[in-house]
Amino acid sequence: MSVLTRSPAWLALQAHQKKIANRPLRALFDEDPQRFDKFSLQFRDLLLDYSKHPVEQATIHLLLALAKQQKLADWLSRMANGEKINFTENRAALHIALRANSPVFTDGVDVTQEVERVLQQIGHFVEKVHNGTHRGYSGQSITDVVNIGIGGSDLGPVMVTEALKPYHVPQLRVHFVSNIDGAHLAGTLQHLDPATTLFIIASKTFTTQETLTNAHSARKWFLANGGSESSIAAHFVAVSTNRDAVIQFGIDPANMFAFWDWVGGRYSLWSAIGLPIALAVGMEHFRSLLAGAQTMDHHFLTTPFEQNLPVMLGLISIWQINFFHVTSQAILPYDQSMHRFPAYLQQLEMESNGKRVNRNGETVDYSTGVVIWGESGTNGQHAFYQLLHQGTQKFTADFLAPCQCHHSLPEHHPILLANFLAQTEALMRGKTEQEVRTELLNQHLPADEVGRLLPHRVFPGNQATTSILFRKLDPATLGQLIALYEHKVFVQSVIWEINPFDQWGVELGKQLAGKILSELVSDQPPAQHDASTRGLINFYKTQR
Ligand code: G6Q
Repeated sequence: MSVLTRSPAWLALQAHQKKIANRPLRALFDEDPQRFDKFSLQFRDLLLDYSKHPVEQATIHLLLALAKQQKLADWLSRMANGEKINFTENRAALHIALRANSPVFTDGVDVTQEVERVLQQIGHFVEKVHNGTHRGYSGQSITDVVNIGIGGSDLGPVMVTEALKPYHVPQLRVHFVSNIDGAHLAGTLQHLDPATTLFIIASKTFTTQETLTNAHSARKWFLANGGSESSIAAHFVAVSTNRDAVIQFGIDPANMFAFWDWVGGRYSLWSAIGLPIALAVGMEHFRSLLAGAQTMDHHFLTTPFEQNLPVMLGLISIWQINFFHVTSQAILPYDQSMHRFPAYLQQLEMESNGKRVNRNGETVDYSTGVVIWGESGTNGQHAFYQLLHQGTQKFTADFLAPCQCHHSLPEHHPILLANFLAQTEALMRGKTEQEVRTELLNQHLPADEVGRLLPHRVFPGNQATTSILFRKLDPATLGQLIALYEHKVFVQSVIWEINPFDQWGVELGKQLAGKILSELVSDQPPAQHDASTRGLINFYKTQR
């Protein structure tokens, strides 16, 4: 057994779980009318309700004791002070510096000055594209931006650009190409005019196979359809930490937007990786996004833990994952513009906390990051919610929704919210045998028919969910929401004693594909592989 699972705080939570597990959520609500007030928190326009989890006051005390035992406060300071807490890559994890309003140091240097310099560079560029002083080779204004990047250099910008659609400038369309499947790039380019298209090649390392291949293909398309080598500067910009590779690709370093190795890919949308966001919504809204995140950072770093939204969100998830043995978490935004939020959180959480050894390199004997999945409401209700209501899997779910909408059909909004509330209530309460029996008898069904239908119509309930409501999905609130989840993931990692900031599993994928590619394109029989991989390679070669 690990030190953590033998620790006093852990054992106390285990013992407490045995007691509370026998008390259904609906009983906890019936017993205490103040439950919502006790187990919900508000920060600015954002409400976090965790009262539909099996918690009571004692649970919170024990979870806070676990946080104390795991030195959570020290780890918050270590992150904020620029210590190299991503020790397997010898790097700080300073995404908070990207939206800070006071100096942040690592290696004795205040990095916020460089951050501000690049923000100014982004601001000037965005202005020139928007006001038409940055023009394409034919003298026309830019109408389309194509961001070529993958993983952290794609998911954050796509999610935010989609979520902030109501704030888009009218004169520009922003597209995202990530997949190496040629269909993605070809499908995007077929509607575009090279004379009015700007490409952003977004890659922290500038070595990623998918991004570089797509970037080279985009350049070929540009040159074959009217562009020239001399006009590449007006149509290709790069976002990277690797200046030499950018120059080697043929992009003028004057058209490069820098960021730094202390920004992890999945934490980078606040950096120059957010350039497509700034182009889509304008610099003022991009700055509001950063400012929103900054308020959440301040809240996280200064608020007592029992009032601290990211801390409580993280601790409640620990309670569910490690003590109720939940293995998956659904992210269910009731807001169509947040439809990429589940995919974004999937990377944030699963790449950060999908680790099996602790900081000392010892294999852990407790669950770390769970499977994150989801879909926007109400679509999911007509698909997978069946399993949530009556299936056998252990899960939790986060429901998110704005109180106000942006669109021109406001009469839809209460219907959307009614579904959110009805689902969370039904998941918590379920429907007992007695309730179903009464319902069926009221329909005047014969007794044997009631008996036959009864087990199929019972809902066990007692399914815990978290509700997050906010006034409106504006840039600042979105910034707060994203930062809330970033910090929640950090809280989990501290409890689990793992490094959330490396991603060796992703790096492995990058190496492996390169090796097999040469065998796929050669006429020689495949080299050393297992029989399955050899068979698959041979099948591909006969069918291509
Ligand atoms: C994110 C990961 C990974 C990364 C991509 C793209 O945290 O490191 O998703 O963002 O592999 O990497 P590049 O930006 O270097 O192309």
